[in-house]
Amino acid sequence: MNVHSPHERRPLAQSTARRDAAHFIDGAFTTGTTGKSWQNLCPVDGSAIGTVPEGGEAEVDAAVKAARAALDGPWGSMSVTERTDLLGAVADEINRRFDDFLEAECLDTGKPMSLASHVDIPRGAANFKMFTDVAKTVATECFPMPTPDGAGALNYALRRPRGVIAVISPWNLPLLLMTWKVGPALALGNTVVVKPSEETPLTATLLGEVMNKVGVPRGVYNVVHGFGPDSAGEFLTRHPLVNGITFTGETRTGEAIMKQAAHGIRPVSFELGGKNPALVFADCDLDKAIEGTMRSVFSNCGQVCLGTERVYVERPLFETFVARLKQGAEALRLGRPEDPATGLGPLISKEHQGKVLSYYRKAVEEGATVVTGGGVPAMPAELAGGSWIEPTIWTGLSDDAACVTEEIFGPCCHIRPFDTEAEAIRLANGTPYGLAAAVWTENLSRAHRVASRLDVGICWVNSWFLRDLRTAFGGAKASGIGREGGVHSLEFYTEMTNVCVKL
Ligand code: NAD
Ligand code: 6OD
Repeated sequence: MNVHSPHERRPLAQSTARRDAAHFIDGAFTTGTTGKSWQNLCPVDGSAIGTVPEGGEAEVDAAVKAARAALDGPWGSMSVTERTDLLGAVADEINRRFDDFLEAECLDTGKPMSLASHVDIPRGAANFKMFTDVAKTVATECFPMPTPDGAGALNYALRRPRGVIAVISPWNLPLLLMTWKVGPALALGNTVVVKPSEETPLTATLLGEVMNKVGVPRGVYNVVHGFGPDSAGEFLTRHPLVNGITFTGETRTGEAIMKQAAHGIRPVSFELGGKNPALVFADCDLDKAIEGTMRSVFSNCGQVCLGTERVYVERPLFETFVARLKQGAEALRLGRPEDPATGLGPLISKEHQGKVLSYYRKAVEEGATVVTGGGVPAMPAELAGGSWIEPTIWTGLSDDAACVTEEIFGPCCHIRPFDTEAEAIRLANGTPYGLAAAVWTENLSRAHRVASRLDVGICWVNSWFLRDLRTAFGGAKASGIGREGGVHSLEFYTEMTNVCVKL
């Protein structure tokens, strides 16, 4: 993770400071009309942060219509320069209110502030800045052609905004992943309705304040809170005035949304789950491979779609690697977000803790050797209500075990030895997923060869989560549809019209 913040941190506000969330529709905050709401719980200690209103069909309809009106009104008639200047101001305002975003994100997720202040919040701002640059330099093709009468014709392409974009985002990197879609959508002239994860409503709400502060016209950015099926998520993706759906989340949710999108033939862009491999060759720089694998397995408590859950190590290095990773895992300190010594926060919720623990039990039933972890850690009394989990390493599972093939989304991995490069590639490609891989080797030829044979959207060599936002980001196989990032985002966020002019 290579984004650095120039900001000093202030301590996380005690969770006694309640923060109620609200929908942000047509430039105004509202709790809507359903009368339904839920309590937002902090995963650090289970305390209530505040209330979140659940949007229904009326809130979704109002938000989508506001987005359409903005598109047909002030937003649609702005020049690229006016639009991108405003979005640059959004990025600046996120940076100015850095600590507000940081506090909100850490209350919602429980993640260490050291992580959120270096990754989540700076990327929230960078996602706006980057796509203003892309929008200002969009080029299109032009084909002059001969015609039988000799006069000729000129074909040129126009890129137009796709329209009203539904953004459905997850809880693991809430601001980062939401703005990764809102940034390009707005820069390229669309308007958005965001349905943030029900677990993490705060930063999407806060971004509404930023939009108003810098003067983004009302209706351009809207937020409706709620759940998925039979709630705001489903109502939004089924709404007939939505022109495209961009979604980050679980693969099986993607399947449900695809069915919802089929109504009206709306295009989708999907960033989905993963079961990502790391391939560690005996010729690697071991210290770097251990440091990188520690991050890829345990960062954000293992709740990163790009994270490693399967580690394949060339046999001569196997015992040493397992011992070193065990040592690293056992040195991780679990604690509160604001403690600079905290290396591991809690899982997002009690429900997710239950899911991860069920895999911890299943690994044992499937015959794993538990190298370290495997349960719930003893925490001080004031944190006992949190969703804490031990960092866990297994060996000895078969290649078709559930814990080797299914995404767990927790701080855990299985380590298995391999003997040949071909075997490592076969094992790495052996799941329905294809999001990311990490290859650790000092042999440059091997690095290129292996990278070209992995069925993944992103392959890191001797690194992990090193991001250049100009590059194509997305997953192969069951890990996604389409690519976003840099000019690749034009594919989903714009419609192309070919204009053929007979001269
Ligand atoms: P999730 O699929 O449970 O939920 C994501 C969002 O979809 C939430 O806002 C949820 O309310 C909404 N939703 C659920 N059902 C819906 C429906 N039927 N219609 C409309 N909206 C619906 O995912 P999560 O648990 O929030 O996030 C974790 C998952 O996300 C993991 O599988 C992880 O791998 C994946 N993820 C992928 C990437 C990537 O870039 N590929 C990035 C981050 C997370
Ligand atoms: O870095 C990004 O742009 C990105 N989409 C990261 C996804 C991380 C998944 O948890």
